[in-house]
Amino acid sequence: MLVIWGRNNSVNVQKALWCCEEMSLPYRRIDAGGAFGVVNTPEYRKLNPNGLVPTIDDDGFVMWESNAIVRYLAAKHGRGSLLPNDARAQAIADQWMEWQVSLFWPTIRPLFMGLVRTPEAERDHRAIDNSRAKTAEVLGIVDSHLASQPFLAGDTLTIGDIPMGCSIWRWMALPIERPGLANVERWFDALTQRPAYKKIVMLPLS
Ligand SMILES: N[C@@H](CCC(=O)N[C@@H](CS)C(=O)NCC(=O)O)C(=O)O
Repeated sequence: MLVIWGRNNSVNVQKALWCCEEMSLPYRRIDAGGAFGVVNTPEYRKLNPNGLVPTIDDDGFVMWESNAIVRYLAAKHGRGSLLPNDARAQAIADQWMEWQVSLFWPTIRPLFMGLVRTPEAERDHRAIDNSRAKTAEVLGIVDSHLASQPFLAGDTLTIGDIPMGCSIWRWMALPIERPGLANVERWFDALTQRPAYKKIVMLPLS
């Protein structure tokens, strides 16, 4: 059976878990990272030399990097559904996966880490405010894109929605001021209707 290492409150672990749940793919999750430790043991470092989560072991095939894991699992089990058949739809899904990891997450991370993982007395309010403002700004790009289609790579949920879907939950669940972004809100509402998203992503922020 597929094994996934990683604590269930990690944005990157949630990508892999949500992907499995959407495809009804059985897996066993092992807590690792954060308070669970594990990631610095020599055994874990052999699997993932970065000491980060998630890592998967699919019948002896070991890999890491959350977006690559999502692509692998969808290529194996979700062709024509989570992984679009059409080359252009697949490229657009990839585009949003890359955008999440290279631009969106670094933009929202100071806000999330500041408000969720930093004690109030130690918060850098300037960094938090800047991160909130910049995240609101870049979400305008997502909003414009979603004006013409229900999901990021077309009419149905694909791997392109998974990284941003995990991230947008943080934005929506934080106690902050958010600009009205009608298309992002419609897309987010659609995600919240999905049992797999509810089960894996819509957890209290921690
Ligand atoms: N680029 C990597 C980043 C992985 C990463 O930064 N994971 C975080 C959790 S979201 C982590 O392992 N942090 C250390 C820990 O949890 O102990 C990926 O997408 O898989």
